[in-house]
Amino acid sequence: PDFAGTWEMKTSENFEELLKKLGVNMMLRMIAVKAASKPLVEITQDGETLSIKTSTTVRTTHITFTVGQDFNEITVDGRPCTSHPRWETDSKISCEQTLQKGEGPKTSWTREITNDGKLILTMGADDVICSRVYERQ
Ligand code: RET
Ligand code: NA
Repeated sequence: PDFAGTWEMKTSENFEELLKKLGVNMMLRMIAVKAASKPLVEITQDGETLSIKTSTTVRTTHITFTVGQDFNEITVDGRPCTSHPRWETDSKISCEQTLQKGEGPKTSWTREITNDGKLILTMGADDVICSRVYERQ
């Protein structure tokens, strides 16, 4: 599937609950929720290698990975982790994360292109799943 493009978020569910599960305090949650309500996601793709830049006013992340190969990134709450991306279906990447140090909820994300050309991002922490739908700009 083609993940490439500049994407803007249309809907978001459970982002604050996710941060709560990750132990982010109320003040930082408020800042994060506000900033994360207007993210810009820019994706370039070369075969199974994706480069994803997610920009907000308070935090911008940039990851590059190849599906099937572990890479290092940070969890939503900013903790270094090793990520293990794999194809869950032919249009969905599923990625489990392992913290590099310390303990915390089990985190993961998925990114999927739907038949109607939307991008669905989910982020999980234990039983809490945040789901965000993006459309191309
Ligand atoms: C702060 C403080 C430390 C804790 C957190 C922050 C903000 C995180 C943000 C995350 C956005 C994530 C997105 C993900 C995918 O679409 C304020 C830096 C959690 C803004 C947009
Ligand atoms: Na997002």
